[in-house]
This record gives sequence, structure tokens and C-alpha cells, in this order.
Amino acid sequence: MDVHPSRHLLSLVGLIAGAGCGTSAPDETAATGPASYDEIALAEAEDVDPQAAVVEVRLRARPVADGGNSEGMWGYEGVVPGPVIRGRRGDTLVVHFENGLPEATTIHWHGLRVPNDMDGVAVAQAPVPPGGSFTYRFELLDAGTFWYHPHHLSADQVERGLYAPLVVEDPAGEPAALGRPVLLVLSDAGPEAGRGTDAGVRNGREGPRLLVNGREQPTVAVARGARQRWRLINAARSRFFLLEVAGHALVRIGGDGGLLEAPAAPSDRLLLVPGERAEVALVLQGAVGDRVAVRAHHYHRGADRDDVGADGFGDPAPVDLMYLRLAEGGGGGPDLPGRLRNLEELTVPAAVVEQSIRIGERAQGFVINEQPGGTHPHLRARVGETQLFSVTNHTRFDHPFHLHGFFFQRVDPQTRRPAAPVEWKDTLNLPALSSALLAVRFDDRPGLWMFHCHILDHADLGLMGMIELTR
Ligand SMILES: [Cu+2]
Repeated sequence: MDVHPSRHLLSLVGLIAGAGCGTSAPDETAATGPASYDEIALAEAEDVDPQAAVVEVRLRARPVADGGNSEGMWGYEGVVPGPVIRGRRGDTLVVHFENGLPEATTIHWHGLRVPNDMDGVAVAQAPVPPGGSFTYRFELLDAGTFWYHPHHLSADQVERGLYAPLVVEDPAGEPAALGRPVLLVLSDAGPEAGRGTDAGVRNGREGPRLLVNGREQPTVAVARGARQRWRLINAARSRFFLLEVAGHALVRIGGDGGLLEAPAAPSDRLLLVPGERAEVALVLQGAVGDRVAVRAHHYHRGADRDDVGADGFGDPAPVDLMYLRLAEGGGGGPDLPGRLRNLEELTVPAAVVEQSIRIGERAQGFVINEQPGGTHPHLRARVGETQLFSVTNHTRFDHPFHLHGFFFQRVDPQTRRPAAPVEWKDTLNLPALSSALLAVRFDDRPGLWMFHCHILDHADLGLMGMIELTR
């Protein structure tokens, strides 16, 4: 594993420099700066296996070697976010993991259809003790934007910095002209997040410092007129990102499980909830030297305090996440394809098994089907079956519902068919007092599979359950 030391340093500088980048200061690198996004590029995991179809990496979790603002932070290979693992659909991924942390940990491969004993959760794997190691090995079955993080004490360990992207490409299986790929990991940090305390856990603790690839308010040079393909990951413990690129429409082309069947309608804002991913096509317009803000708007996710703005009245102001400085560039490329992918639509059988998952709230925490999480009977499913999950949120909080190991498609309650554009999801926001109907197909990977809220504090407070999949 080669993590460039200057990368590491840059990443720390980013964390420390913070809000020092003012919102109006001229930027001398304007038209002549680096080509695009190099300033915030992430460390890349090195593939040590020469075989084409095997990606083999070494990965060590350890404390970030720094005092100051990174005090107490942990990172894969000591960097935050951790190194990007890249593979192609059909490759075998082998990860030699070493735990250099003072406590036990595991790795969960969020969104990937891994065998049950590779899922990194307690029912499938004993946590790796300090100084211990474990080899994860599985096939990359699907192309898409995924990520990896601990699934042991995850509310604390993710917040400390243990999160990183995993990108699976499939060049032969997708149209050309989707744009220059840009990987953006969104998260937050800060001691005010209440690490190790109970304060605010019910709300879901947020750090006050918003980070893009580990940096606060970076400015990057971007070619105007040239299409970009953003791969976005929300790796925050609790924070929802309601994104806007000032003056530009966003066209979502991909989600959790790769490309949509067709581009979604252009939108001014994009909501990305914890655990969720999106791919967005974007063409920046304007004059060379213009600065375009990427903003995070306040989103009412139902936390007790968030109906009150900074002035005690109304919404808190949006926060500038990042600035794009327009540089001379490409332009004039082909249009975005009208069809992105031939995506199988799940068929709900007439005699479908319908599972009810009712999310409720009690004084001591959250409940699933009226019982504290983990104590209710497992939901049952058989290999080969397509089931309907009827998930109902009876609480005053939004909850990002995450299913391990399997994708689902949200279906229309009337037609019982997936809504267009069809896509594969593994993390779906359930707004307060709402419900959703999800079609899930269980392929041949038996075992105990988790579902839970991806506000990790909520999962700890009981918003989790198990599906027992048998042959
Ligand atoms: Cu929740």
C-alpha cells in the first residue's frame, strides 16, 4: 500500500485550514490552476497482485499521526478518507486488513453483494482485535459507487474517520460520454459532534465542520463546458446533505447500485442521506475565472433542535462546501445519452411474501415492530425469493433505511412496479411519518443479514433488525 506522504499532509492541512478560505477573496490560481480536482484527489489503494482479474490490497487502520485538529482521528492507512479501492465488475477483491487501532474493528462493504461471512457484522465475523488481521475476499458482482467502513462501534469509528470509497467500473457495460469522473466523499467532523458521549445521540450527532474529501471549503479548478461525472458518497454519521451547485441544474444518472436506466429529470437540489451514493452529470457554465459555490442547504430531518435556525428563527443559512473555479476547458462534447443501462425491473409475484417493518419510538430508543431492535423475531426469507418490504416510519425523524447484502427497488403501491427511472438501491431515506414499499430479491447467499438506520446513532439506539435467509 502506497499512501503518498504529501497527500497525507495535504489532507491534514485541509482539515486544519478550515474556514480560512473566505467566500469572496480572489483566487490567483483562477485560469491557470491545475486541470481539475487534483487538489482534492484521494489516496489510491495499490493493487499488489499482477493478475488482471484480481485486485489485492493491504489495508491498515491506525490513528492519524498528528496532533492538533486531527487529535483522536483514525484512518485507513492513516488518511481520512481512506484510500480508494478500484476494481472492475467481475474482479476478485482481496483485502489484507490489519487492525492498528487500540480497539477491535471490522470492515463492512457498504452496498456490495458479498458472501455473508465477508459482511463485517457481528453475527458473521468476530471483530478483529487490536494487532489482529483478517483477509476479506469476494467477487465484485456489480459496477457502482460503494464505500467501506467499520461495522463494530460504528457510530464512533466512522465519526473518527474510518470511511473510504470503493469504485467498481464496467467500461464495456456503460455508454461513453458520461463525463470526466470525479469522486467526492462528503462527511463532517469536529469535537462538538460529542464523541463518546450520550449527548444528542437521539438526534444523531453531527460534526460542525463539513468536509469534501477530508477538506473544509476547498477551491478546485474545473474546465468549463466539459461534462463531469460526479460520484458522491455521504459518509457522515448522521448529517444529510441537501446539495446545490449555484446556478446549475443537477442531473442524476446513477445511485447506490450503479447507473439508472435513464437520466433523472434535472433538479436544483440533490438530497444525499448517510450511506447513500449518487452519480451526477454536470456541465459548468460561465466565464473563465468565475467561482461557483457548491452548497449544503439545511434539511429538516426531524432532529429535536433543527426547527430552530442560528437566529432562533427559520432555517440555518446554507453552508458553502466547496468552490469550483472555472478554467478554460473542453466543451462541445456529445449529449448525455437518453438511455444509460438495460436494467432489470423486479417482478413482484402475485403470491408475494410481504414483510412489515414498522419503525417506532419509545422513551428508551427506537423499536422495530414494537420491540427494541435486535430482540424482535428475525424476518425470514428463502434463497431465490422476491419479497416486498413494507417499511413504515411512525417516528418524527427521517431514517435512511439500509439493507445489507442485497439491492432493492422501490415500487409503486398501486401498480407494484418500480417507478421510473428504475434503479438499484441499498439506502433509502424514509421521511418522518411516511412509508415505502420495497421489492427485494434474495440471491443465493444465505445467512443473517442486517437492516438498520444509517444514522449510526439511531442504529445503536435499536433501529436495526435481521433477515434470516435460508436455502
Ligand atoms: Cu434513523
